[in-house]
Amino acid sequence: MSRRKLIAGNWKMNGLSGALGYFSELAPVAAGASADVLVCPPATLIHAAVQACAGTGIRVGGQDCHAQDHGAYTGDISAAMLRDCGATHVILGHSERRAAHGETDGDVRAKAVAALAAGLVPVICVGETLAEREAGRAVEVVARQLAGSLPENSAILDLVIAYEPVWAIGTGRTASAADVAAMHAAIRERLPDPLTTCILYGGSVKPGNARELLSLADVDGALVGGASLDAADFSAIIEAV
Ligand code: G2H
Repeated sequence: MSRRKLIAGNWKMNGLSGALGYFSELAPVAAGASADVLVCPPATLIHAAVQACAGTGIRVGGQDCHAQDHGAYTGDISAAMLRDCGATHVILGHSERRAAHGETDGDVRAKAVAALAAGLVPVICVGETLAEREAGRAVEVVARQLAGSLPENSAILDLVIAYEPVWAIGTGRTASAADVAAMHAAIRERLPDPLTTCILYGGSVKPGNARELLSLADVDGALVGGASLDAADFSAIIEAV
């Protein structure tokens, strides 16, 4: 079964002063692309991004959500709120949130359940640290994160996995094609629905390395951070599919 490719941009905590120009540059590229295109700006820009992307086919997502629908959770945003803004996806369990906010696999699972209930596609991030890789524990760590983060009935759910080795994030260091291929195969064989689940690679994806990474059998797309902030670079990655 063929899986539709997905190229997702994670703007992290960056606003773009030229966001309108960014989306006009991206729109024709997305229209002719062999992949779906998703942009995940900071929460304050989601509504504007949804409006700018209307009619272009570009999807807009959040970078996190709370596990509860509503309540006394100062500073948080629920999955339903993202959906109400027009978001279709939400990134969950990014290593920056696992590290800086102490998010556990259990937290990620609860958020994924909430996202699915709200009608969002969760993009669940997993990935090992350099110390874990050097200790030969990369697959074990990622397998544990998957087992703990995926909703229990995920065989019938629409979700995306993003493999992002922590040591390759924002460092300019990319995992080798062989390492990525091996990990994506290891992830796929542990998924409840291996044939249809989309597995993205993330970690310093750039125009110069996108084609090789995206040509690997079990790589169904990319989660792009820094390079997604530049419309020309992000377009080149989309066109590398
Ligand atoms: C990994 C990735 C996007 P970058 O965090 O999620 O960022 O491409 O900057 O390494």
